[in-house]
Amino acid sequence: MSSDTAATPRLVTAAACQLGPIHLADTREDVLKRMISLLDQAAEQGVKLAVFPELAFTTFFPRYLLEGQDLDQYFDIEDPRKGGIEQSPNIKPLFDHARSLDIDVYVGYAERSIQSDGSHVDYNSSVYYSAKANKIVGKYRKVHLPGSVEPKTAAGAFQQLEKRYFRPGDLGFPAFRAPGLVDGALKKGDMENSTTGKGDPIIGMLICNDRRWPEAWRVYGLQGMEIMCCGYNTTAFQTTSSGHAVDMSPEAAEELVMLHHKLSCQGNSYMNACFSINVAKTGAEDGNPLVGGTMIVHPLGHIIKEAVTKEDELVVATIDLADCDRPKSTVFAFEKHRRTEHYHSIVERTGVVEPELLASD
Ligand code: CDV
Repeated sequence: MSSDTAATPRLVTAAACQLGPIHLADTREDVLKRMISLLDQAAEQGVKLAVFPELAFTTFFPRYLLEGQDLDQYFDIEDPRKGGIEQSPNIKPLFDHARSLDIDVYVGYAERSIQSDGSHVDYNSSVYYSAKANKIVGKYRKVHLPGSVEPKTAAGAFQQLEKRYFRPGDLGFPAFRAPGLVDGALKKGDMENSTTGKGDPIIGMLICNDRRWPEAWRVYGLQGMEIMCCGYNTTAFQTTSSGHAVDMSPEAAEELVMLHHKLSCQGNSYMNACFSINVAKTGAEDGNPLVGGTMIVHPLGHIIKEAVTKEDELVVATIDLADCDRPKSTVFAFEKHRRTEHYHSIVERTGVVEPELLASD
């Protein structure tokens, strides 16, 4: 890629569709109405890509110990014999509406994946629906599941049971191109010296806790990702290993959570020379506070636009994917500067192995 000539603009108007709290008593129909209302507002502002949060259609249920029907109601069935998740009655109306408005959608949901023998495996998933293709063109299953399998037993402990309810994602980090988002995208077979940074936008997807893991971003970065979409439900406080809130004022705790959220998204956007659209479910769900911080981040690391409420709110920006070109061709030109011969431990080791202790004097 050359940075000598000014790149042709590749403009996309994108919306981070923040959702306020969804309480246990809220119905799926009510939530769908709120999401469709955000899509309508987005269409009025010329939006072509709308990004919704993790587990967008319900309350953040992994904070509860649930079984049987109480748990089943939160899942959407993905049965390949019945046409996939886009046919789920809970989700189809969102995609149908998006298609009528010519808007692409990223959305998170609890996936119950039906296997060929009739059993099921559950994932915390997201899909990318393309209005132009009128189908799902990207799918992701959350890799970094936080929390525990067994509930914390200490009195007053907060639960985070994602490891109980979901299996770790098995699809890796597959970037893909979204058709119809930018004008004049080069297609396969077009004769050009270089097609880098000139095709249809390259999209990556992460879910919540994944955004804190640079390995995940880098695997996408190595596929030339230009827009990262990431929905999340992040508690507005941090917990100790026993599940109790860290001992600090609620204000200080939330400030720290927000700092870590922003460091993760801004740092990794910068280090992979990509835009990121980071979308919260926020506010207090039945008294359980979730942090906000919905924001669209530039490849140079700064926040282009961010939410100002903890309610349903649209954060809209027109981004120019050509802004990825300079960092991708200079400081983060991976092909020129990476030294993979020194990176073995990244894939060979999971936990920390400290250097040997020093001998006593
Ligand atoms: N839903 C999440 O993945 N939440 C985690 C919390 C538990 C740390 C997060 O990274 O925001």
